[in-house]
Amino acid sequence: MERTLVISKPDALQRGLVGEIIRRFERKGIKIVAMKMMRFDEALLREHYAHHVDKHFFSELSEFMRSSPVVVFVLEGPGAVEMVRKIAGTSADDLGSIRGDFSSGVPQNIIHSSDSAETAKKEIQLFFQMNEIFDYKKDEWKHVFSEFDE
Ligand code: FUP
Repeated sequence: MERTLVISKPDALQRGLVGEIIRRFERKGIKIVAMKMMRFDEALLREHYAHHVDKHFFSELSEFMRSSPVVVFVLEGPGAVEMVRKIAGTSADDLGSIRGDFSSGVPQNIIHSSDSAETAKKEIQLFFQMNEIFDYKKDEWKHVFSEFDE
């Protein structure tokens, strides 16, 4: 089953939006299989945003991401990567999405989610040990996904 990594960023914690983020995924039927609170250090940040380390905005992004703890999640479901990206939204203009409804730009854009199934695998390994990810049956799924096959 497809999994994806979500980070509820420092602005979400400061603004009391962590529950709202979880609520949006839960009500869509997505399964939470791992969740923890942590604080980024520079090394982890450089690894997570390796493709942005040389960009002009990296120091501002780094300072922001280390400004408060974050909450990281592994979410699971059929097509989870794309579904979570849609719910998270691309930008502050994406009204109806998490970013569209709560953020007004970067770097304070509330949420990170993996951009592909391949990236998700790497990101999940970066943040979680195998024994922190839970395998369980979500009974609701037979009512949520028409082609769900137990
Ligand atoms: P996304 O996958 O939507 O998080 O977007 P990117 O990988 O393009 O960007 C990663 C993070 O870099 C964003 F969450 C915010 C930050 N960023 C800036 O702070 N300034 C920029 O000009 C572009 C991105």
